[in-house]
Amino acid sequence: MALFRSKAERKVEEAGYDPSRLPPGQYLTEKWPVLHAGTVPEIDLETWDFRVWGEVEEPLTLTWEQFRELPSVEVTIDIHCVTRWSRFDTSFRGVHWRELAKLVRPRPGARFVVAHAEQGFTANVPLRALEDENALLAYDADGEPLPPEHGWPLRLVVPSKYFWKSAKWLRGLELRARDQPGFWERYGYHNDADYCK
Ligand SMILES: Nc1nc2c(c(=O)[nH]1)N[C@H]1C(S)=C(S)[C@@H](COP(=O)(O)O)O[C@H]1N2
Ligand SMILES: [Mo]
Repeated sequence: MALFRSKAERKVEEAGYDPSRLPPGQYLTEKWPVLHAGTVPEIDLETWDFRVWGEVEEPLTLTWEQFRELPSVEVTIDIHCVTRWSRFDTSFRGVHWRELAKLVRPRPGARFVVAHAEQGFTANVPLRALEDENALLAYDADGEPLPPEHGWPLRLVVPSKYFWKSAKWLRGLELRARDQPGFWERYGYHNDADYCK
């Protein structure tokens, strides 16, 4: 047990949580801040589609209806934004990567993923990060459809990384043999987005 607690850690304790859940330098917020480049896109589910391509045997395009037919799971995770806020226990429902992997069959060389979102936004993650039991392609948050500003109709949720990897308004996943920096990574954010460091 740590001898000294920071002010932020004491607040976490007072709120009834284990202070070890708060990564170094973060503070807890009860609200859910909204953060993105650009504007909230307008989306028409009639024309919306979701694609998986790249290092896969069977590239895939799904309509919204088809996507919603995939088996879904619910996870409850902590969000950590690199701007230092953390939000505990947000529950998300959506589709785990394994369901898509069954359909597209990744090639053996597939090791990285570029998530493609509306308006050209991208975020890169190792494929491993999507295999994480708690990662998912989410359409509900806290029991409701995602609010538009939080990524409706679909966002990535990668709890093992800072939240900038969790692309909102997700439209596709590109599997790659080599890594390729995404939008924030090109602006100088650390490629790994590891909040434990
Ligand atoms: N499409 C898109 N997704 C994005 C971003 C963005 O600019 N565009 N910003 C990321 C960043 S920096 C953060 S912290 C989270 C914020 O998600 P929230 O607004 O739901 O809290 O979204 C991530 N996903
Ligand atoms: Mo962020």
